[in-house]
Amino acid sequence: MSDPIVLSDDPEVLEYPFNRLDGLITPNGRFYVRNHFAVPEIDSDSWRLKVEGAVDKPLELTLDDIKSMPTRTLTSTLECAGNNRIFLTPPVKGVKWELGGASTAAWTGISLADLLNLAGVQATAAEVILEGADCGEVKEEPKPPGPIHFARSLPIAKAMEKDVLLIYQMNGEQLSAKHGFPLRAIVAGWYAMASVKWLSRIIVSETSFGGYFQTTDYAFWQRQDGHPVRVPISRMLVKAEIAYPLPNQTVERNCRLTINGAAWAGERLVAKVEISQDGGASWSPAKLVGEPVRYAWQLWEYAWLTPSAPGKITLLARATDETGETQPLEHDPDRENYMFNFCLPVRLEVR
Ligand SMILES: Nc1nc2c(c(=O)[nH]1)N[C@H]1C(S)=C(S)[C@@H](COP(=O)(O)O)O[C@H]1N2
Ligand SMILES: [Mo]
Repeated sequence: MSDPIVLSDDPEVLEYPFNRLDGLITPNGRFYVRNHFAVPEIDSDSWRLKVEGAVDKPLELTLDDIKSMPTRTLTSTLECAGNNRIFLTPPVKGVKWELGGASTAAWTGISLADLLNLAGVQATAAEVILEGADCGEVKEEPKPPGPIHFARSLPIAKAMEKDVLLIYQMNGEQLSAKHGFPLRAIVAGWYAMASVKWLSRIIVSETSFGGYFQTTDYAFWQRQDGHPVRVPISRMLVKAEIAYPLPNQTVERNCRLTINGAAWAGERLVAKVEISQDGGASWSPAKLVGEPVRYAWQLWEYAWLTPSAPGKITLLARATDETGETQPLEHDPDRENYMFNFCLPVRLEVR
């Protein structure tokens, strides 16, 4: 398996080889990458972050201005809302992520709330739009007219949470061009399309933003009072992934193996992980490894005695979060080509 796995060259999309999981932190060189357009070339000396819209005092800040503000670090898992798409049958459109459309890093920067307080958010504010410097044309129908910037909004209440960060360091290193240099958002606990890279403009808005990346794309139909309405994808759902053994691997019969992986639940802690060897009819608890870290994936392992008879076997892992929400066996069709959190089958050959 190449390291990382190239899913697309232009724009660059790289998958983290999930079987390399060996700790909480994903090394920067292996962290997955999802770009929609070419990486913008940004000169950090001339770069400015604009804060405008429904604020008392519009701002235009340098990177040094931002670095002089109180710093905050948190460890958080990012997951693309399309992660695991390859497991869906029949196939749906979009990047064919296997297990590695997710990775974990320690992020250092400032709270978005501190910046918004500096600008003075007006009482009429409803949302905060985060705009990236990257720009391009969407190629798939239905497409918006002309080139657009990657942009997403947050409801004002979310934007004011202290754990929504604007970061310039990833795992203690300067943020790289691929991951959003010089400044990106980290919306911990939300699918990663919310964590806008190459930030250039923050607009405090009095209305709800209807941009492409939260209406046509990265949105889903939610049934409200009998009407399906288009809702932007937001919080991450509970999920477990198996890092070892690999799908289609052959294992010896009557052998002691440790199944291991990670599980995450966005803003919530993982309460338990279970393993099934019979398609979900019965489940046995796995062991959670290490201290729980809110927003970061939870490592887990399971001491397995492989079956005594040769043949085919399918392993499933299932996580449950601290509120009791757990994973379904099937994909919810209302979510179409995003938010896959059904239990992923790892089919093995026992020899
Ligand atoms: N400006 C900008 N921000 C972006 C994107 C993008 O294409 N442009 N992709 C989003 C998506 S869909 C994902 S999954 C994450 C990926 O972050 P990473 O490449 O650092 O792993 O960035 C998000 N932020
Ligand atoms: Mo994504």
